[in-house]
Amino acid sequence: MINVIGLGYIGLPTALMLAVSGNQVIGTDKNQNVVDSLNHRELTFKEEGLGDLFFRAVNHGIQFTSEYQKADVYIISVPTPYDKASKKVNTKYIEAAVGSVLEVCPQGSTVVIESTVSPGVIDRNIRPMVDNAAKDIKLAHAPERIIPGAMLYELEYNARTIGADDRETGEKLKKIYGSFCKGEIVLTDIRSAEMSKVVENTFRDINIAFANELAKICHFDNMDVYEIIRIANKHPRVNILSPGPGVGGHCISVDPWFLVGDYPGLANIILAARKINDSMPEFVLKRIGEIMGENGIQDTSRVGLYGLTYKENVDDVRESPTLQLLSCMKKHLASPLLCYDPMVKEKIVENQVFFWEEFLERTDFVVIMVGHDEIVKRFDDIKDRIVLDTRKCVSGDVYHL
Ligand code: SAJ
Repeated sequence: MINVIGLGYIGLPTALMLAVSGNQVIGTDKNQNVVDSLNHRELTFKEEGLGDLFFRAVNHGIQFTSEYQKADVYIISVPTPYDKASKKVNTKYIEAAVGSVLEVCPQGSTVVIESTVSPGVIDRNIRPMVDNAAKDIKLAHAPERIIPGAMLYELEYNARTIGADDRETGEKLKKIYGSFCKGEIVLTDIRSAEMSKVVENTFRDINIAFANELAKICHFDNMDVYEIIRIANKHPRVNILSPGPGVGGHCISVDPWFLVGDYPGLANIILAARKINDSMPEFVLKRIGEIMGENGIQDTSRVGLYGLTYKENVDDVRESPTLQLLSCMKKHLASPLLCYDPMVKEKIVENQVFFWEEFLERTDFVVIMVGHDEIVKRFDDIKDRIVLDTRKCVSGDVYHL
């Protein structure tokens, strides 16, 4: 029996995959609303293919509850926020989950942490709890790697890492993850697994920062950054990512801070990259001002932001560049721009509309912050307006970063 703890963006798909691959699975979440929704057969977030997988898992007998279960293996996928002041990872949710697991788990069971943590955290914060329980618990770290938008494909085909204290635990978990994962499963120690996960996201953050810095340089000196990147990427060993309005999501914009917090003075390029990516919403704001000036627009009330999520075709708004831009406006005491996002059905910001028609009616200048498929399809509706496309997702006579 496997008890998956935390049924969010990672825990739920993982629990479902395990269930349809022949494992007996119970999913536990402390949030009763999440459990109730799942028990009423309603998904709690959108992801390609998740609905189908959910019903297959239900047919395979998966159960959802707010209670921790007696199980052989516990997989913990709870959030790991970071402390904004110290930049260190905050393990309060992992510690709470492990504490509850230790109350119910049988002697000799295995506890796998999937949540991202910085190197050494499991030894420092979790191992003493496990040792205190004196239940001969095997501890492991199997950091998730899946990308929102292609989660189910990546769960199945990505390589993955399992850090464990001994080979036997590693091999046992390799068999369980191998029941659905067709990628290579690499066994290592816990600290290396912790570090490699944070390093992967930091690598991407640094590379996005390079693209963003190029966008600023090219704008300053009147060059087309997309043309430069397109040409440079023809080199066999160059692969520059895409500039954008900033880096959001709960992973790439957060994990590099763990290294900055833990290794001050050593994590220099990492810190610089974070600063560049965090400066992008303000750069977009500057571009909006410039374009308003060029077009003789004085009043921001007819400027609208398209997209509130952190990237295209997902409904996750955590740390999104649009929210960062709005908080930047607030800091300057400016009233918030009009916002619309077809993926966000709840009111999360002040000046938000829920219908495309209303958004169209109220805007002369559209800033595309997120390249949802919807805006690409509906570009004809706005092609006669002023458009700043921060993602280069539409083709037409538009402004870029
Ligand atoms: N972005 C750019 N330019 C790019 C690529 C991305 O501006 O060229 C922006 C996106 O719009 C978004 C942010 O960066 O705001 C992050 O998006 P993403 O698609 O790069 O990554 P995430 O946060 O959705 O998922 C990442 C993935 N990590 C890596 O690719 C190394 C995923 O595999 C991890 O599982 C996930 O973090 C996680 O949970 O750690």
